[in-house]
Amino acid sequence: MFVTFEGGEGCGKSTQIRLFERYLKENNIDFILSREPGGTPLSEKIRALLLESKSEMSAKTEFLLFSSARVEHVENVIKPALDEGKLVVLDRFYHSSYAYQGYAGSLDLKDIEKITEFAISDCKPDLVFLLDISYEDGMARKSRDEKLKNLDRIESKGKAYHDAVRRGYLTLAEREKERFVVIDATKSAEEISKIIISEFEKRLRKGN
Ligand code: T5A
Repeated sequence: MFVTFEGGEGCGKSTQIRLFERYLKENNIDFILSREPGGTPLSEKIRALLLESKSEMSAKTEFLLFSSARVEHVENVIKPALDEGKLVVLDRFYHSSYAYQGYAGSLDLKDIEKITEFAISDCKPDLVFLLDISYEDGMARKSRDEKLKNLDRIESKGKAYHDAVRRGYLTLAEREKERFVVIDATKSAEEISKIIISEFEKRLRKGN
């Protein structure tokens, strides 16, 4: 089974992934946890280019770098783990590109979908947890957190961009109802974690 976590800035993905990881360990479920951009030594180098660089980058370069990192990740980490029957848990995957580079960015979504299909070779998540939060609420959380205060290149793109990311995610969830579970990310971390575990167990029972 393949599970991903998605959402806008400050939505609490990392917090929820930590709680989900604890649940999986307590229940002896064999899993791997990884993140995008990243997950292999080369993809982590591409992550640094994408997030830490202060210089401007064309929208096409940005998307193709995310996609290159993704190819490495799918071929070297995700597919092998799924082939071994492991649960794969990812902090972001290609739906981030659809929302950020597609719906919020300047590229044609059809081009993004075509290149993504090529990059992922049909490796799609069974379950996507979308933590839905407004730009204002997400950024307020980040500004209260010393570790998250310094915004990276994409976080710094401003309200209009991040509002479009949020709308994009909700459109994707509407389009792929079977795959997405949308959660109000303003609930408490404990409440959200309960919803995630309950949805995950439902899918396990269905044999997904
Ligand atoms: N990107 C990525 C693209 O543009 N295209 C792509 O294809 C891909 C893969 C990656 C960046 O790259 C972009 C999107 C991103 O801009 P990232 O590493 O995923 O970045 O970083 P973030 O999304 O910014 O994730 P973070 O880990 O920094 O933040 P999270 O996961 O949203 O939030 P978390 O859990 O650290 O929480 C943020 C703060 O809120 C508190 C936490 O304690 C923390 O202080 N918090 C809560 N407070 C109240 N109630 C709750 N329920 C809370 N949950 C957490």
